[in-house]
Amino acid sequence: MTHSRQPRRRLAPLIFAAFMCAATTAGAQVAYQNPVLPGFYSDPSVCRVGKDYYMVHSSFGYFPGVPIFHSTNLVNWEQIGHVLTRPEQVPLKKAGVTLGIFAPTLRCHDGVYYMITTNITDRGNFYVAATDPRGPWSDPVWIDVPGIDPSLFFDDDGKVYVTSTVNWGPNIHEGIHLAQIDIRTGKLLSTPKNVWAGTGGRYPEGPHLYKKDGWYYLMIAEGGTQFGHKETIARSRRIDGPYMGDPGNPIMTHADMNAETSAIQGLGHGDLVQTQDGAWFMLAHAFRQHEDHQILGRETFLAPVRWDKDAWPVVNANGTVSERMEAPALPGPVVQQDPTRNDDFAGKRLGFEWNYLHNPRTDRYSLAERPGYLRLHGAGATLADVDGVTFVGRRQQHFDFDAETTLDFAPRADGEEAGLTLFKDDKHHYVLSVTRQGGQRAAVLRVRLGLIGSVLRTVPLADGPVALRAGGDKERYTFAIRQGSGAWTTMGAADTRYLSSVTAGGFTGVYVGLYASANGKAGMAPADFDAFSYRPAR
Ligand code: 6LW
Repeated sequence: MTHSRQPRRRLAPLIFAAFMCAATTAGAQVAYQNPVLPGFYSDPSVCRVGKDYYMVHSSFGYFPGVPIFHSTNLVNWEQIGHVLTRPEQVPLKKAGVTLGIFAPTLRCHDGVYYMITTNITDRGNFYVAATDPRGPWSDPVWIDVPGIDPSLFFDDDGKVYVTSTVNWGPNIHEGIHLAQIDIRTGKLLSTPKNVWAGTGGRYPEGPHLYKKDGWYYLMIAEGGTQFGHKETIARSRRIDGPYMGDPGNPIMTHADMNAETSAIQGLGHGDLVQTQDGAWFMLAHAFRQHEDHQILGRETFLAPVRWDKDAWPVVNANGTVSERMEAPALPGPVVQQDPTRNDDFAGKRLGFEWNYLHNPRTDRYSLAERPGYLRLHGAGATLADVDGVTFVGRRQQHFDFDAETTLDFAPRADGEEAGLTLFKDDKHHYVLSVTRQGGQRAAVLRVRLGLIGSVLRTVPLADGPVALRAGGDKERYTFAIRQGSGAWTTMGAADTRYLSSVTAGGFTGVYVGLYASANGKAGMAPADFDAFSYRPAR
């Protein structure tokens, strides 16, 4: 099963006003809502062609890799596909959830789109190219530059450069390397040169080069992608340096803000884009914390940028962002959006919001075997395995949400299970499953938190489909089941905080997933999911 070019989904009525962005003007300012892309969409990189903006994000161990979005106003982003759609482009066999594909850069040059990134658990740095951002994208061109976070820069003399980052272990402060490459072959035309180590913050990374008014600007992230994250910039008249830092660095950070001043933390890893009208914007990631925890992952925020009299960029006047934003202008009118998704699984393909874990065995997923249902064939692997589980999921994008599915599943043997999971990684997840125990079909709510595994509730089930529901707010997730037209039975609740990166580690956010597992056996009865809905609850 592949992903559709057009998401097959119905938009529910526009009833979630709290999540709508409305274009309102206050004086000459245009208002919009941050994050412009909620949920785990980290390491944003953006390019513009005419009036069209495209943006990509890291995808780690999820497949397909590197989601790509389109916008005409920088606020409303619609996913148009993925860049890495073929397993040959993105081998993820050795990747845990949080390894695999790290920060990508997207650049558009002379009618060609380039996406460059690192497969941290394969051969390292590579780029792919396409003439249509909807694909198909080429096979990888591997490049021999050190480290992670590669970026491309097309100079106006026709030369092409790649910057990358070395910043781990004893080399934590080494910083940004620059090399000239032959963009047709990926061969290096110069030896990578260490051009800037940043301002002294740990983990200088995420470099991007820009040229403006005769200056080469090298913008990077520093401070690590947690609470100390920041964006800094340096410039030089020569591309290979020396680079001199902006005396006003960092140009953007929330490192000195606490929960009372902003829930938005970890702001950094930005990319700049100039609009067709000449205005500048930064897209960057940050997370929204609740009591020191973040469950939605690093989300994409937008901020206006102006250049000061000394030709340094100023982000949103004071280097911070907020949820309610104002910008002097946006490149296009903002429209109302409803993030609710209803999927009746009647299409031929899943919408772009769905991801597999690692490289999926496609014969284990079918929309055709039982029309109107998503059929999952479970195998031996479980959600606690690093590879091979039958799983398909979408990002939790809102603190307050409800997700629901109806499962038609008659396990043939004890241990076969299928259901709904709130999934951070193989060691941290909550599961509402239908299974069989001692010959009896049952619904089970269980939690897995590192070495702790616990069943919270078991409820015997009659024959027939079962509706499974998971909902959340900032504090806790709640789970319920329903058979037939009866009342919902509450299965229990679990704290959100244990699925946060602060507790569980890792770069990804929480997924709402559908899965099936035979728990060590090769095969099991098919698990047929009748429909799935995800809606913000406020
Ligand atoms: C990204 C790098 C980083 O490549 O996290 O903490 C990586 N630093 O910039 C994954 O987002």
